Amino acid sequence: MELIKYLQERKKLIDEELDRYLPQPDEAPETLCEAMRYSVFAGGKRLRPILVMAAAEAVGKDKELVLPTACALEFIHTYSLIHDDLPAMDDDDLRRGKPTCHKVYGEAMAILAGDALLTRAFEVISKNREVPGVDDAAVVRVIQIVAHGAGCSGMVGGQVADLEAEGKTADKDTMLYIHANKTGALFKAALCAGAVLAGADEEAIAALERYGEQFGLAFQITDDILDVEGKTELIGKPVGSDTKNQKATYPSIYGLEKSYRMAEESVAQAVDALRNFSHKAEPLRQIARYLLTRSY
Ligand code: GRG
Repeated sequence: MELIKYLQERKKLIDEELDRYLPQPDEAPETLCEAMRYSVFAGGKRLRPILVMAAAEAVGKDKELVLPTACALEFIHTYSLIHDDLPAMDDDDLRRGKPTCHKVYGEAMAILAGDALLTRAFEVISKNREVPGVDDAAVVRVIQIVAHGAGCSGMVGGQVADLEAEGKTADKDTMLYIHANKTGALFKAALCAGAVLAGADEEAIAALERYGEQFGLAFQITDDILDVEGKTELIGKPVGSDTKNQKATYPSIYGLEKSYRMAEESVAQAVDALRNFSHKAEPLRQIARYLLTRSY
């Protein structure tokens, strides 16, 4: 399997589906539709939807079974980026290499575009019940999984802890909590959602959850490393913005070399979580390893 080609093909498929699930101009105020579309299509690797599909495939089902939920995860991720960039939070001008949503549409519209993407996500997950072969009970469970991962005990909780830690010397436990929730919770939800919709047994769901946890950790560590060593034109935001915002990062606590070794360890654990899976989990194994070499 050639990973780069796989990722490009999956991104193309997801982009087509995102286009379908975004509101059309006759459905909602035009500027709101535009702002939502602007941020969704400003770039992005589509990792979370790709993981939803790869989880379903790892347990032997077709990726088409989970497409609405895969798109929903990208809507939630995009909302979080829009809100994270606002002046009240990180106050960033650039995201995915383009002016941030509030820079183009103003703060009020950016807040509302984020709100609309978050709520649209749950509307789209509920559409997953229309896909033949998907069980209503699985969709209800997925709504709970995704709400938990995105909400106060997940991504929003992690973001709050992150804001509260700014300017202070965060201890290791605080940093672990921040990253497990701010970044990791949505990855974990993506993996579990894909597995649940695909009708996986509880053992497989738990294994994919462990993969998601370790994947999220490795993703965050490599994200922190890229903030130090990356290139602005590749990462789509200024290098050094974590230092500027006095964020608790892995390199700031452990140094670059140890951070890299910790990322390797998390990737090894993510791959190990899949030991009972067949070759159908190969994309998940390769995507985890790719984190160690990514440049954006
Ligand atoms: C505002 C509720 C709320 C949460 C914000 C996502 C987030 C939480 C903050 C973004 C800050 C940040 C850079 C976190 C590091 C991890 C992360 C989410 C990076 C961006 O994800 P990628 O690399 O982005 O998957 P693309 O653009 O490829 O989709």
